[in-house]
Amino acid sequence: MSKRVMVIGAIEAGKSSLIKALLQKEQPARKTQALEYADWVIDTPGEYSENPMFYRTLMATALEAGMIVMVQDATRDRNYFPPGFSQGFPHACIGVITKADHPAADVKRAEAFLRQSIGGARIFCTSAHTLEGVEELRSFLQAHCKP
Ligand SMILES: Nc1nc2c(ncn2[C@@H]2O[C@H](COP(=O)(O)OP(=O)(O)OP(=O)(O)O)[C@@H](O)[C@H]2O)c(=O)[nH]1
Ligand SMILES: [Mg+2]
Repeated sequence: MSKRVMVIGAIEAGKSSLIKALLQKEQPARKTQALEYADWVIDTPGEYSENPMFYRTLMATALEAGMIVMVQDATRDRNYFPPGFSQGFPHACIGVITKADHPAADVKRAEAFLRQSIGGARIFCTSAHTLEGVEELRSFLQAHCKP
């Protein structure tokens, strides 16, 4: 299947850094201002996940994707996605925990937040800094989506 992967999640959750790690790009991520198409990935601004006004845009953009990656920052003490959010998408969703390397990371808490919104879907634990989990995630996404 040759479909893109759409990455969603709160402001500063680490979406763009994760995408750069997946695509093996060196330069640091800058604030994402609009939908950004990079290779086989669609990056989204965190505002689109935090503000329900943008949910329709996310749903429409999902039609161009074969899979949705829902990102949860391991350092955050709240879930920005509504319960069951993944059910609104027409494609498979997976969860990705970011910033696992951070001293304030709580991976178990992040996993529990993701479970509220993606149910039993697969969850990967990653760091864009140490690259923990990135190769495993890349292989999974390439097998399921990328040409
Ligand atoms: N410790 C640590 N910090 C990270 C990691 N990934 C991202 N960050 C930091 O988190 C901040 C936000 O990263 P971005 O990748 O720009 O986040 P984003 O989700 O794309 O943010 P928006 O574009 O605003 O929605 C930056 O200061 C990054 O350096 C990580 O794996 N570990
Ligand atoms: Mg970004």
